[in-house]
Amino acid sequence: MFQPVVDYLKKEMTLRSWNGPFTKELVQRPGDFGLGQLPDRLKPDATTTMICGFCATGCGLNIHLKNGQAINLTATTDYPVNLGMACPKGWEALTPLNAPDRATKPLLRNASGEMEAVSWEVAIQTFVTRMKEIQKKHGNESIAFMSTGQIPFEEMAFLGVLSKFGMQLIDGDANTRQCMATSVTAYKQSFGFDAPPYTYQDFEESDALIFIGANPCIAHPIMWQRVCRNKNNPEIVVIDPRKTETAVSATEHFAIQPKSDLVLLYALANLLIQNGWIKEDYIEAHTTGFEGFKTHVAKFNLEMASKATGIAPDRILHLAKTIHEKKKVSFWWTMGVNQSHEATRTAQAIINLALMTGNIGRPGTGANSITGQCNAMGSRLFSNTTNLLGGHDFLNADHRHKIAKIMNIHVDRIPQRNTLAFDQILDQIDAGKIKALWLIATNSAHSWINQKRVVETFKKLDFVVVQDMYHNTESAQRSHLILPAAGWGEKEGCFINSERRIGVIKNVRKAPGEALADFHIFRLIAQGWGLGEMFKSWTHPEAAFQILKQASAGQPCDITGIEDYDHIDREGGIQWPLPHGTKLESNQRRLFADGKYFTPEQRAIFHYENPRPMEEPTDSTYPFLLLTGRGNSSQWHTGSRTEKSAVLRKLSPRESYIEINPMDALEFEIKDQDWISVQSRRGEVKARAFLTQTVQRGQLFMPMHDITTNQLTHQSFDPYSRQPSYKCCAVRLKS
Ligand SMILES: Nc1nc2c(c(=O)[nH]1)N[C@H]1C(S)=C(S)[C@@H](COP(=O)(O)OP(=O)(O)OC[C@H]3O[C@@H](n4cnc5c(=O)[nH]c(N)nc54)[C@H](O)[C@@H]3O)O[C@H]1N2
Ligand SMILES: Nc1nc2c(c(=O)[nH]1)N[C@H]1C(S)=C(S)[C@@H](COP(=O)(O)OP(=O)(O)OC[C@H]3O[C@@H](n4cnc5c(=O)[nH]c(N)nc54)[C@H](O)[C@@H]3O)O[C@H]1N2
Ligand code: SF4
Ligand SMILES: [Mo]
Repeated sequence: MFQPVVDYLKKEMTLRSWNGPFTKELVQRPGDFGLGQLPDRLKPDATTTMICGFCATGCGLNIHLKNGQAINLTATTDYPVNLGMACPKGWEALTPLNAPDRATKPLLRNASGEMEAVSWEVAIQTFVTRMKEIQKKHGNESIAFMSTGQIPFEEMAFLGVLSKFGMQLIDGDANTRQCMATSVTAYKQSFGFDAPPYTYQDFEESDALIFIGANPCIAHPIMWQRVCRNKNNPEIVVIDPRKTETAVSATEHFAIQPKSDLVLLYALANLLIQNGWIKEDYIEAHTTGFEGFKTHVAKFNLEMASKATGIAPDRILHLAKTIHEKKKVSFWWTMGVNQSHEATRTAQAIINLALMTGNIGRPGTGANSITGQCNAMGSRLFSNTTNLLGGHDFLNADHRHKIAKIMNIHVDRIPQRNTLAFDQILDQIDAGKIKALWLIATNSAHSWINQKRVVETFKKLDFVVVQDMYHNTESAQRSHLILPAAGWGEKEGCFINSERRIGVIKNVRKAPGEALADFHIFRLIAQGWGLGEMFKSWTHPEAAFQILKQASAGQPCDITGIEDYDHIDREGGIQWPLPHGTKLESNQRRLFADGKYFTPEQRAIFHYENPRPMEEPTDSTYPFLLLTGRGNSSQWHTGSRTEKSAVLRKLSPRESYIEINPMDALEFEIKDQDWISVQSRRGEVKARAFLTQTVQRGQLFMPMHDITTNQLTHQSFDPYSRQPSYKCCAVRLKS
């Protein structure tokens, strides 16, 4: 028996027999153990509101309870995000909790290579002894973790503090690297802080909305519903190589050549400057670096942009005119921008357009990155991965001292360098330097770029721990130890949505078997590692929330004015910032109304650079460019959750498919629904041909939900954000 854990379990969990029934005593206990235990304020048969656990829209859902257990849900009508709407994933959110492949007990790989159920005591003992052995032999840099944007930020912070300040690891990245790293880097450099400026009301107030590399009809359906409520008869411009559902619904679609965005955006900037269509007073008062930018873009003329994008010059000019003539122009971008080899500069080229035309800080405007996962923004601010808690900087001594004081630890416990990005972690595994990897709420063996390489790299590890709701994800299958986690609906905590709104999730279902909330898995590990004292005040998520409030003090994301979870609930979510002592004037707040940015000079900075060619262009051997992304609104990423709902399965294709232009199909003698072979330099997969005009000639599209897609992708990265460039690689077809 592993004494520290046994003692802890005895003390903290005496009321629980692991497989025991859901008892009244448990309902009334403080804390959150993934035991279907309602907050005290809730009646067992009440209805309560919580935030959806899929995308970053952050819709409010009414959860209907019977005997303290969620039995059904409906979309919340008075929640300021969704106003009574929800997409299929939201409506089906409870179903994946019942799946038979939930991880219900810790599983440990035995000597014959099979996974065997073990007690939590054995699981934690194994975790601690193996990790400590590796650490002793190979040093602090021999263990890394990969966290997530899909668990409450109190849990992310616990993981970040436990691993980095407690266990003394240095390298822990998050799956937001795959998703938001570009926006983070772009905002930080341009605005001085990772600060998406908008509120969803802007969707309804703009008179022109420009979507770049974003397909909200599929990926953020309720945001799109908000666009549909816009009464200004707005111009809706979609810039996307594919004729997506969003492009079809727009007033203008620019089917540009993939990765030609930067040239287009610089040419637009040049046109606005040449025609005097810029807000000089705003530029003068609130920005820096414009003169250099002006010189830089001078060479990007219409002809050049037309050649690069495949769009006629007069249409580009018309777009510049639209930006000039409309009073409230908002720019929105997502993965078509973030997942590219020159992503950060592309995002900043969008930011530059908003700045130079004064389209920021006013209703209906903004340079607005849409986030992906339910708590991507929480991960960005509080996961202690890519920055120090509360948007602080690991490299800044003052910041380290501030956080050490709040955490009541010696400042030397805080790493003095930034984490390696996940691709660099993989390189270090290949180099034999990193020996153990801990994956929490992410399924990298499916979702990371160039999957075969990931899988090969995992084999080199001495110890892989996967902490997940399900025991059979592609990553779990490659692990030595699986820690069974409670999921959304089975625990408490907060998410931050795309418009910076903090919302609460609640514990409305008992987690199956011995699955525990991640929060309490971290508590067990802390105890087992000998760090019980360090975390004595981290008793339950709301206690952690109070600690994190302090970490935000004085930062642009200051939330010291939020009292507690009840306060968040009463207000219908609260957008950051809300410093102590400030009154919440409105539940639709945007940043930069005063033109003051978070840089030392309080000015936004123009960043720019010459476009570079993509790393793997097409050639005569691999003549097609493969695009990847979301396929439909019923599938979520690697499918671990959405595949568990019969309804969602019915709403999505069941077989691998690849979209191909009918003219290309004709040339290659491919018929609709034929199984064809798709080959890249990394591998070969089979998919059914889906003939459609939505893709241009020479381009193909595969949804990322399919396990095979990332067997084809080519690993290349934006140099500043180190976000993978998922959205283009060269392939060929064989019928
Ligand atoms: N149903 C569903 N919804 C989701 C998710 C899900 O898995 N399923 N995931 C969530 C997450 S984490 C995220 S990050 C978001 C992603 O949301 P989106 O980014 O909107 O979705 P994607 O399909 O990945 O990519 C958007 C578009 O980028 C285009 N694109 C590709 N290359 C280029 C290019 O070079 N230039 C331009 N301008 N466009 C290009 C693609 O054709 C695609 O239509 O969705 C969130 N919502
Ligand atoms: N080709 C291609 N690949 C892509 C993309 C693309 O556009 N094209 N998009 C990328 C993007 S934007 C993203 S965000 C990534 C997403 O990639 P992943 O994060 O790897 O995908 P998910 O399927 O969401 O994995 C989340 C895992 O967490 C588990 N989980 C859910 N809730 C909990 C919880 O509360 N606790 C614990 N411990 N586990 C939980 C789920 O069961 C699941 O296994 O994929 C990236 N991959
Ligand atoms: S739009 Fe996003 S947050 Fe809203 S119900 Fe659908 S998945 Fe959930
Ligand atoms: Mo994402």
